[in-house]
Amino acid sequence: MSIKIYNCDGSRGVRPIWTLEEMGVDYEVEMLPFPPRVFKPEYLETNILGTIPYLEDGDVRMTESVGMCLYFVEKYGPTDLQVKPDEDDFATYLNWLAHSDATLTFPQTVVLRYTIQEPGVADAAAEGYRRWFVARLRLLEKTLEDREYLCSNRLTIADICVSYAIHLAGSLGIEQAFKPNIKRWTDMLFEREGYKKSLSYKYEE
Ligand SMILES: N[C@@H](CCC(=O)N[C@@H](CS)C(=O)NCC(=O)O)C(=O)O
Repeated sequence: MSIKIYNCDGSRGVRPIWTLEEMGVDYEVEMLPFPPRVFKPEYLETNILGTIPYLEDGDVRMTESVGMCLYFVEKYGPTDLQVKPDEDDFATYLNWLAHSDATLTFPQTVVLRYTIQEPGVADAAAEGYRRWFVARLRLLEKTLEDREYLCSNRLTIADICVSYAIHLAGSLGIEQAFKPNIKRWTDMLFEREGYKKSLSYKYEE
């Protein structure tokens, strides 16, 4: 087996693992304590950033979860999880993939850091970025008014990557994220076996 994903409980590793599960591609997972740079410093020799997820596939090394999903559908497809350049929703698909991190999980990272990792250091930043995140859900909630999936009337990695932000909102206690259309959409997505499997890996000391 050549695909290996380093992951921590509930991290963005959900995205590539869920993608591989939907595609039926074999892989292995190594679970680490969070954050690995503190509890497993030797991991920095594998991934100099210390972040998770981290992908090894032959000579390939990747540090970005959305990039990993794109890599899998392009390299191990064809699959319905990808949207091709000749489809109407191709640009929408690329936009959602970038939106999932640049607009949605970016503010959540600030909330996570200053509520869980370093409470009391920047409470105002945590609260401000929590509100920023909720406001930035406007596009997602509106888009889901009249569609079941984000692109091309089927499950794609856009749904996988964007819905991770809602999963993370749940972990961070940001209940305002569960707006009616978003809730309907994630209730449907989070019933999928691939999502459940991606969360089943747990770090054991
Ligand atoms: N943009 C990267 C972000 C990776 C990232 O920052 N992951 C967080 C957890 S979800 C992490 O590794 N934190 C470790 C730390 O704070 O040291 C991705 O999407 O994979």
